[in-house]
Amino acid sequence: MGVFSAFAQMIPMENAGFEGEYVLQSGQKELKVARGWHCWWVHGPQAADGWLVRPEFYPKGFGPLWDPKQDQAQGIQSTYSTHQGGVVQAVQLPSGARELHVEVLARIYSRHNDGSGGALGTRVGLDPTGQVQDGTASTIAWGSWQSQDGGWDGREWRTLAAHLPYAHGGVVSIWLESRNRWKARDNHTWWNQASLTYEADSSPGPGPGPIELPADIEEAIAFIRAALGSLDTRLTQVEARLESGFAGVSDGLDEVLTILNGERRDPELQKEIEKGARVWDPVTEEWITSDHE
Ligand SMILES: [Ca+2]
Repeated sequence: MGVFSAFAQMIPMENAGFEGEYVLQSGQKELKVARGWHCWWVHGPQAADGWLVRPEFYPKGFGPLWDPKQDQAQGIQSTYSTHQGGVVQAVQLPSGARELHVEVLARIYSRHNDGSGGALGTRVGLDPTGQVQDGTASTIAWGSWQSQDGGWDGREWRTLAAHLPYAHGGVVSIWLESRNRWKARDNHTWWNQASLTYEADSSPGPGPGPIELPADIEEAIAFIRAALGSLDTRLTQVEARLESGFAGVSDGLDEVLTILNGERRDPELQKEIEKGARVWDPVTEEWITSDHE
């Protein structure tokens, strides 16, 4: 896992706080969704018996008693039935963004008449394809569940988090999911204060701004060595490519540019794959896992 404090930068998203007027999706009063977000759910096949019914979406005020609307959250709920659904938003990434990290605050409430719960849980995920159609897609990298099963009564806010290594530019979609296994009387999940950050490329090199050397001479030398080292890796890749020959001149030049721009699968990414991590390859646009278990 990366360290997010040192280089973490915020990526702007729309209505990260779930505030303002809620929008009726498809004109339906049961589907009140925070502006900037879209609702999704899985329907049936046994919806008539209360399994996987379309949930309701609504704003929930968590502000002070005299003005709950000072802090709103996106709510989703089902009654005497189960649901699987949530909200989603696609976000444009800055180029050079890597090591995406999303966090969202969540609370839940699930009770049946006998005092038991509906085994309600919630999680957040990131989809590097940026799609917003399918909440069950295998391309979504989900974070872990926070749920009643894990002993959470839902009264305090908990942080949902998900991590996506090596997304470069393009669009990513943020998926929020709520799910309960039993048809309890009340099943509510509330989401608040989303944030999406990325770890910028930390290797020193030509960047948009002027490079400043550390004042300490030893540190300055180490800094320059590190910069030359990262350049050296890229030059080795270019040389290897030149030696193996190109299929066509323009294809080859494109590839050299890609390597020089650092968008090629880099040694660090390769290391993650060899360790068994499931990582997103921005060049081929697919998930890669190592062949050997
Ligand atoms: Ca809020």
